[in-house]
Amino acid sequence: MDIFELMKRFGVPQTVLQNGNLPVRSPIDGALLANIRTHNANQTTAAVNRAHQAFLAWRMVPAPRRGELVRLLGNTLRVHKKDLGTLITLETGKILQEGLGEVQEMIDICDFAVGLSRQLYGLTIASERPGHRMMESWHPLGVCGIISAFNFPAAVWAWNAALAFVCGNSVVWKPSEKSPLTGLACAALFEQACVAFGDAPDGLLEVVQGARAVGDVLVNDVRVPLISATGSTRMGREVGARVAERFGRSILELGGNNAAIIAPSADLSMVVRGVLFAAVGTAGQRCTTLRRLIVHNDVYDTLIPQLRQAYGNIKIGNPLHGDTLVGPLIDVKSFDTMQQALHVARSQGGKITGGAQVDVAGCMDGFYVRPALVEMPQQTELVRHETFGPILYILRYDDFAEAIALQNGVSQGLSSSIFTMNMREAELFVSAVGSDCGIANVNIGPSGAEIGGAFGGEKDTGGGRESGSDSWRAYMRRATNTINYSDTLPLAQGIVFNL
Ligand code: UN1
Repeated sequence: MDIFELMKRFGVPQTVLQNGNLPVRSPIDGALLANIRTHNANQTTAAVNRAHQAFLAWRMVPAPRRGELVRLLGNTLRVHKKDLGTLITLETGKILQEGLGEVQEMIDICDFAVGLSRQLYGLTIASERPGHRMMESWHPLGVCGIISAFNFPAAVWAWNAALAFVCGNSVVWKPSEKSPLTGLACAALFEQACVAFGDAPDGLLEVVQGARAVGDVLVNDVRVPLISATGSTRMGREVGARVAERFGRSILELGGNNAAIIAPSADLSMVVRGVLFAAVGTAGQRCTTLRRLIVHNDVYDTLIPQLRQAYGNIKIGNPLHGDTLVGPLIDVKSFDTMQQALHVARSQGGKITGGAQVDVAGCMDGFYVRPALVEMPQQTELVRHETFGPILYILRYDDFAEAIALQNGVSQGLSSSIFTMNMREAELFVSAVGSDCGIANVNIGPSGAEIGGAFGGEKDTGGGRESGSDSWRAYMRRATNTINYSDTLPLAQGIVFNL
């Protein structure tokens, strides 16, 4: 795969990919893909300046017309789906099917946002005063700062940006330093959409590359009223506090430690398939990855051998090859962290299947592992911690209340699921006293959420919601308007205040 040729198809010239200070390597084989330039703090501030100017113009464009730009972006993504999916695979190591799936998610959110551009509704509210009317207006917010992670290098940008644009905002985006090329490609595709659109203001999308210093500028600048950040809980704790200090808003999408409860009535053939995709898909590097399996004692001895067998048959290899299910980990650090977690698990009495490094021909500098199943005697500190790799901890339960307590007994609250044919259990799980997560599923795994729902989670996951449903409201500011069309001036609360 010639990376220069691939990037040219998006409109990114070769000069941008050479002579920079940030080396970009593919996790597939460690090959050097490019050397791109990063931005310093001053350049990032200049990007915010341009985005702010763009916002001042863009907020006056009618929302359905703004939707037209997002429609054009969706069309551009359709044309480049295969190329962008391939680039995502090259840069993140996720299998091509998942790279393509990620682009499909981008196309879907564009469609969603186009419809939304005609539905940014506010309420009309009954006034307590005669001859008065109350209403809510939703106005554009300003520059939206997006900080995204390597594992969904394009879709997370699209969830945020498509909504931000139809809501009348501009965007400054800091992609992960581990997936900057996808950022460049998306920016070039957005540029194509802008050309087709005709009169989009310059600076509507600014991409700033680099590490922490770049993010710091966005987090501290009062002209960035919203920061949407995806990444670790540690990062979110800092970002959230600093944005709150200047009374900015943040949408935080942080760690997950997602579980599935396997009840005695579960359809086990569905469980095996559901668990496999959720636990080993994207090599266990989704924030929604299944990390804990809570299995009823009645089905434990039937299910676990089936799972072990399925794990043994997983094809691990080059993610560009059609029959591969699990590609590499993102880097050596990720590999070491996983091995360290397995070491601790063993010392705590964990019974481990898999987890070893796998050599893949032609990919000697990639870090490939066989996904691990780890039967744990209890939900220890290690199990309660999110290790971003393909480790599935397995726990037993007897009593349903115990299963719910285990499910909720972690600090993260992103996604969760139950496999059961028992209606009481299913309903209880999704009720107020069931799962405490932002996502709670029945008879499907915790990952692979559709864009139509609000995406995000509670507790240490950060509380943000992105993507579908009414998540758009976070990208706008609400004004309550009271209009007096009478010829008197009655005060609310019945107050008399005459001279
Ligand atoms: C992420 O891992 O940051 O629900 C996002 C899913 C995908 C998105 C994951 N639609 O698994």
